[in-house]
Amino acid sequence: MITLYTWGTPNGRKISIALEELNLTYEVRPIDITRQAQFDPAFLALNPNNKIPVLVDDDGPDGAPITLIESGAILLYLAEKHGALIPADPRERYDMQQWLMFQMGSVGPMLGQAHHFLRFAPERIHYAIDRYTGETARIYGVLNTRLDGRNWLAGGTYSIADIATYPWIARHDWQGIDLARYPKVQRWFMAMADRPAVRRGMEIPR
Ligand SMILES: N[C@@H](CCC(=O)N[C@@H](CS)C(=O)NCC(=O)O)C(=O)O
Repeated sequence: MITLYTWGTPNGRKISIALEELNLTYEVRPIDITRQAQFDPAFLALNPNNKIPVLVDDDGPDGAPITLIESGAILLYLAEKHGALIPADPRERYDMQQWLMFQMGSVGPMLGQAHHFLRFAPERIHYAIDRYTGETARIYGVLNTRLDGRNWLAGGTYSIADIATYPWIARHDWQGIDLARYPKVQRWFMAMADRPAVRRGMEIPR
């Protein structure tokens, strides 16, 4: 049995999309981070960093249960375990991993700060808004260049790099981004949104 501790946020939805793509059965445990459920001692015992997602797989590498935090590590685990959503060729796999790391190190943190300062901060801090919306626009530019002449972000095939990036781009309106200004990202975004597993994963938790 796989248990996913999650909430309706981009980092949580990366994992539900991957689980749906892999056609796995899993139990969803909603952790309402708007009500501080991530600080419950039972949840902190799973992730001392008080963040979703957390995945528990009763059938870990040695047959014993494994608990994983950090969405990038969880995606790599699922892809490697099931031999899917990850290129088999080493060169293509490294190519994919660098775009997964770009998501983890740049797309998520910068777009997340844009969300925070545009929507949730108790005061409008212009320096922070300019810094993070500027970084966000720059990152969309990088993705647009990368997707020029490519259907998917890396490895010539649909992968966990695409899955990791999509739920962040799905909130482009929160970031003040007009997708039409990034036509290659827009084309990729529409191809992603067409996938039934992506649509199902984006509905988790219900
Ligand atoms: N690097 C982590 C980030 C996870 C993360 O930021 N989760 C957010 C929701 S998207 C969260 O649980 N926030 C609650 C908190 O910070 O207290 C990952 O990719 O798993």
